[in-house]
Amino acid sequence: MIKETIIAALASAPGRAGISVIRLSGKGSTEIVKEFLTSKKLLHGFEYNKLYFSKFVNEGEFIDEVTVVFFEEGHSYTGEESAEIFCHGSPIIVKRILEALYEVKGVREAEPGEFTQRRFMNGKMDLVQAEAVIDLINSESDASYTASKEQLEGGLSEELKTINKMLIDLISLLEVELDFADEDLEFTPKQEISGKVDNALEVIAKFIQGYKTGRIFKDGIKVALVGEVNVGKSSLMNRLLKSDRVIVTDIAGTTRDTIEEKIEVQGYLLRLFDTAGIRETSDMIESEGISRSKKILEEADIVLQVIDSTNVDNVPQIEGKNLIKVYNKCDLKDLSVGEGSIKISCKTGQGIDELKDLIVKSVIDEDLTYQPYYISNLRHLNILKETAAQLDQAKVSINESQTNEVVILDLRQALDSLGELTGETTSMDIINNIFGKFCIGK
Ligand SMILES: Nc1nc2c(ncn2[C@@H]2O[C@H](COP(=O)(O)OP(=O)(O)OP(=O)(O)O)[C@@H](O)[C@H]2O)c(=O)[nH]1
Ligand SMILES: [Mg+2]
Repeated sequence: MIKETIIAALASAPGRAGISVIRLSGKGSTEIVKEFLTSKKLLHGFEYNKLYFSKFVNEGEFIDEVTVVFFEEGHSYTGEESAEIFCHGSPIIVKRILEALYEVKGVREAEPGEFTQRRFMNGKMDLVQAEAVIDLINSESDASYTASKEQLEGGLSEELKTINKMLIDLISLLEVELDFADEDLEFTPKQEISGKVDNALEVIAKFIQGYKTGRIFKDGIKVALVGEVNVGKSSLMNRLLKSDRVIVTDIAGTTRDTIEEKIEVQGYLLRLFDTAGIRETSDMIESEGISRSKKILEEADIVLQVIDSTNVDNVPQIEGKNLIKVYNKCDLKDLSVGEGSIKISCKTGQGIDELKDLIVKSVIDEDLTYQPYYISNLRHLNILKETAAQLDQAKVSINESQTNEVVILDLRQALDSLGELTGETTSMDIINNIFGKFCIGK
């Protein structure tokens, strides 16, 4: 008798491959899969975590030769009884097997992220770890892989537990005093309580400040290639990409749209944006391109201002940005350039590798290693800001000499918002939304 729904889906990438993996989870998965298998070994009982080779047969029709493994409740990815079927990596075979499974009463197609959602619901990981699973799958550089792997391993969760404990200890202290309020007890001085709130705030501030670095680990460094027309922005883009990705001509105003491409340098993802050269123009398309250039300029982590070495008069000033002045066409004119500038030639390739290193160095300290407080998720940042605001409120209450009840209430609110991070107090809507961004089968 099956009590809970069994979910099934293709867990490997869709399309042709050496093998494909179909995953089932829910009580009764083993019995359901076994019904389709002909292996004699499986007739006389079976063992979990053991690979079985068998034919997969549906209503007398042989579908494929497969290997199958069964996982015991409590010892699987989801925490539920589960099975994985490895078949030949053909979309037709996958479709046939899944159709056969979905025909069985109590089995349905898994929603995106539902396997991981069940893992979370069964307490095998918290919400920030579950979020790390999708980041891990989506990671495009060594840096983002490191960040999501550490988050999945529980680095961030551990740090959050520390803040959690700080708040719980403080609440307990205030509650004890509440219980003995009628007795003539020595109460903890106001400054000491306030100091403890400050300690928690300090830890949270470290996280909030770490967001900028965390984003660089996860999303990479946004690099804008800007400058006047014909200075060689697109040529530089192509050099960095090592391909003729963008059109290059000697006509001023060749690039009219913003073009994004990615490369990896020293393990970090560089997100390169080639932009339309900035000049006065009456061309409607070009001026739209120029306003896009200006937007990219604002959002960039670092700006490469490309300058034509043969024409350095009236180079526009770009203010308030992490900026590298890139003197291009040094094959035509070899200028001597100062600190924060570099000379290159897109024609000969001179200076390109140095430029790549300089970009990374300008954004990240050389000996930077990943820390769990380098958060990279906007949801996490907002929750921590909210928690900090509630702790600030607790400090106001302490300073106003409010009763312990009032301070406890403020601290409990801070604790509740912190719980939204790890999933303890997160609403179902938000949880569904998080897992909805996963792929099917994860
Ligand atoms: N000699 C020499 N020519 C270069 C170099 N880099 C680019 N060029 C030439 O300069 C011209 C303009 O190059 P682009 O890369 O299209 O310049 P851009 O800045 O993207 O120009 P717009 O898209 O019009 O804003 C082309 O004819 C390139 O071949 C270089 O390092 N040396
Ligand atoms: Mg261009």
